[in-house]
Amino acid sequence: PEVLADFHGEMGSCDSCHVSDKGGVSDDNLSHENAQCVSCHGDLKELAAAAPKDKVSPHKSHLIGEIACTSCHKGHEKSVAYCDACHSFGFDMPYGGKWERKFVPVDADKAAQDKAIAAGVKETTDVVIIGSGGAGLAAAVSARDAGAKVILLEKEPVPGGNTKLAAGGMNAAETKAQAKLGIEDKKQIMIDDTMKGGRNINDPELVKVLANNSSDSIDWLTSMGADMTDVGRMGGASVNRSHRPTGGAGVGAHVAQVLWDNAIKRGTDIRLNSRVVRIIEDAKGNVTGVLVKGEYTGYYIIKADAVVIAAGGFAKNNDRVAKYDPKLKGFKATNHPGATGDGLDVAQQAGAATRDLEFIQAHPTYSPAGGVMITEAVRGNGAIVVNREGNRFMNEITTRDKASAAILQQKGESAYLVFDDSIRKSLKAIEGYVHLNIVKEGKTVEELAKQIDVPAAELAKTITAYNGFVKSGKDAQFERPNLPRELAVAPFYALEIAPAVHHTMGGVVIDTKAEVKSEKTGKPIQGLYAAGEVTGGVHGANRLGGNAVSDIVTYGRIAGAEAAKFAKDH
Ligand code: FAD
Ligand code: MEZ
Repeated sequence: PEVLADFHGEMGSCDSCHVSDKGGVSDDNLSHENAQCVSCHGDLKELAAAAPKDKVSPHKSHLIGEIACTSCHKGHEKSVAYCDACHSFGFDMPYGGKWERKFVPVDADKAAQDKAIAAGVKETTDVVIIGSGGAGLAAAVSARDAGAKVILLEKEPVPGGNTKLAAGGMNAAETKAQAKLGIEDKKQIMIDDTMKGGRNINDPELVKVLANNSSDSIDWLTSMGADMTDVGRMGGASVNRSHRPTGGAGVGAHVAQVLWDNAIKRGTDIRLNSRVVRIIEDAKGNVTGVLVKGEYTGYYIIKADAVVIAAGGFAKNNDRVAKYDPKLKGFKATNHPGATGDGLDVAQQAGAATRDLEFIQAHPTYSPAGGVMITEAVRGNGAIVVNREGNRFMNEITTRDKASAAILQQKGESAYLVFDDSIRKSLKAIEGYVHLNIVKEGKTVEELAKQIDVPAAELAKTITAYNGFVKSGKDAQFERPNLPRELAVAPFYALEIAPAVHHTMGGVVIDTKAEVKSEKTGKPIQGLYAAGEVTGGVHGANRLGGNAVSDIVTYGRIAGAEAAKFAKDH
């Protein structure tokens, strides 16, 4: 048999997977169908436990929520491993094919969309949220807490967007965790760092809200069960203010899981495989709902008093990236496959103003071998970057625009991130890179140099000089502002890194209440809110590491609460 359904068909009838009297699938989450998979094969945890310990298991992943079997195992078409959207594991996939996805514009299939609009409203709710990343989930929690009925729509088969991938941390100033660690910080310094990093074109009012609410947002997450006690340094920050779980584990999967659990606990109706393709407005331009394309159930309209766009950025859509910044044509991206820019399209269709779309950030340390971004926290905790000659060539924790440009000037347009065992032990995230088999190791610096084909004497000289700077507290070569530790504890490690498209700073124009502004009038579009990477203004021309998670939690909360209030008053 070519596909899974044919194989299962040989064993029984359609109702071994589907609800027999429903005449099709159960819903766009394929809830019933997935329950059948689990009842026969066991759940992901059971399958992962049965896998060989020394191999990457396709059933044990960093994805959040209850991952549906059908995210990878398709019934009536060839199966594809969802992991292959980012990695290249070459899992043995029964009835499988190669990962391939072509971007389909939101307004494709116009005739079918018009027909669904003519058919009228199928469902009604108070607030619709587009996207299940951190901004969408934070909005869902706060809208539910404000008493609104919420439907959250996610186009991908798995939730969490880019948020579930976030690694290094969430920036916040004047927090309890900083105080406990004796870190002196001020909200005003976070504002100044953010404006400077953004080349001062950020909307200063949005930046003030970001910084002034940041510590409260950490408390909010903590009150729901998050652990944000480890605090590290990110590029462009004057002090350590990037918060993450104990031991330096990835921040995004943790925050997204906490928000997901709390959104579910509060009874949010979350629908996967459900793409919003249009925002519906009345004759006066006020928002009245959305047109959804359910992957399995087709087009339908949800009437809503308010809509929150939390659909993320567009870094994974290289055609769109290259349109705004031709230098980035053909670059790899660190993002999840759904970061294509639908949010901008539906917002612009609804008359939203946009800003700063030409500002697109490359993350300096992406591993081409692993298909993963290597968190800035590795540098923040002390790693250095050397070129093929074994020399440092920059302040490793400068802002990303500068670091990426410096790496691209080196031979081979890539470089090596070098660290020791003490840094490895300081950051749990590194274990993931080791597990992916992309980290080279040497018992001595010389042995490591051989592994990465860099002149051993030069690398040893570079490390000795760097350790001297750590001892003296001053980097006489590149003025690196944080020098947390010498590279002195064997084994030593290195991995090749190169810049990849990471963050789209521009987006929909919002005010401090997360209301979306109209292109035509400059005033808020009634009932339309936006939060997170789909918006522009918070980060200016260049986002600081750790500020996006801060942005999505704070503005997601604001958008959800404001949308719920609007719906109540409507
Ligand atoms: P997302 O989390 O991307 O969620 C948007 C969701 O909307 C997606 O699930 C998407 O599929 C869905 N969607 C899109 N269009 C539609 C549609 N038409 N209908 C329905 N659903 C739709 N930032 C930090 O501050 N600190 C970090 O440590 C950090 N590390 C990062 C590491 C990586 C590898 C990446 C890629 C980013 C990192 N960032 C980090 C940036 C940060 O993670 C993102 O900017 C942020 O999570 C975006 O959140 P969001 O909710 O706006 O969007
Ligand atoms: O903010 C980010 O994008 C970030 C901190 C990424 C990372 O390197 O971990």
